[in-house]
Amino acid sequence: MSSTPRISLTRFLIEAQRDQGRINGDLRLLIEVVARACKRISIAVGKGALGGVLGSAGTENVQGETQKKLDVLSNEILLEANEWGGHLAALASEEMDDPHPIPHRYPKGEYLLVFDPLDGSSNIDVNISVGTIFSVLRCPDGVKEPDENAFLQPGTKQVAAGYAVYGSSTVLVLTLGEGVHTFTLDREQGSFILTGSNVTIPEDTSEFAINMSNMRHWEPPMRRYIEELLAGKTGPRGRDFNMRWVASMVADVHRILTRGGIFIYPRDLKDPSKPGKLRLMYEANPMAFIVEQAGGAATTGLERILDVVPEKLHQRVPVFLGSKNEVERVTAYHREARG
Ligand code: P6P
Repeated sequence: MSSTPRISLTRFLIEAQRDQGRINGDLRLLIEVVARACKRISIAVGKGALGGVLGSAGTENVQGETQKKLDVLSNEILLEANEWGGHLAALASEEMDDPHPIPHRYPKGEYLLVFDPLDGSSNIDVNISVGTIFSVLRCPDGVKEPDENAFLQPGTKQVAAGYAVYGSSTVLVLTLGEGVHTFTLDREQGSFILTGSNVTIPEDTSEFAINMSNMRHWEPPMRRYIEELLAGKTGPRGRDFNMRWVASMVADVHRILTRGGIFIYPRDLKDPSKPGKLRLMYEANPMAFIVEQAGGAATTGLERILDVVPEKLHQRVPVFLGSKNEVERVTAYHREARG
């Protein structure tokens, strides 16, 4: 029998509410309900071809991307889990054009939940890790029927953020604004168990994550930074680097949270109208909050991601996040190039 007590997510949240007063009952319920939804999603993802939910749903989301059946199912699981509890004023999702109001038959609460129900879903059919990303904001005072504008708050306004990564194990990563904590799903007991407290990202790294196939479309400071990494010992960095790219943000970020690294999805000239591929509200902001809380850094290449004032619910931003010293270096290259 292990000497260290097994602390469940429920106990962690009750103690955060009771001891430090860091959260209230509604936020505790919100996190527990989202975690329970992630357990249901983990079960559906884990069934794979046996669950009859692989492949395309035959529909497109607001991004113009083909929705996988599991994208739609995961979104429905999160909506259904969160509608009745009285903790939310509204929800918003990558999979829905507009915010989802709380049905009038249920009470409303003070929080807004915005999420990517199943990030990396292009990897589902090939059995590579995917995940759920979520961000929690407060509904602005006096707003009774929150619309898109209620969500357009900078990332610094987040009260909580997290993700679940559905990999060899299912891990829930959570920040309430005072450090980053990880919980591993005990499938037999059906509980998330605390397996990492105040997780930190090493300030230096030798591992970078980027989709190299876009290299010819990058702006000069991006090319400079990556060419220096590729030059390794023979170049200005004087040491060799390694590369990883899962094409599932949650999996790449989880690796960086676990052992360091830098994750980059830059603006590229493939489609100059797009400032980047990743979405601010439910990918960049929650991940930036988590990474900063773990001692890392997260920028758009020019400014702190958490300071970006959103203009649209589904807007995209360039993303540079992970080990602090690498993010600061590549950001300095971009600022220098901007003049
Ligand atoms: P690419 C998944 O579709 C996603 O939004 C992120 O999870 C991931 O990091 C990125 O896109 C992968 O993009 O261009 O390499 O397929």
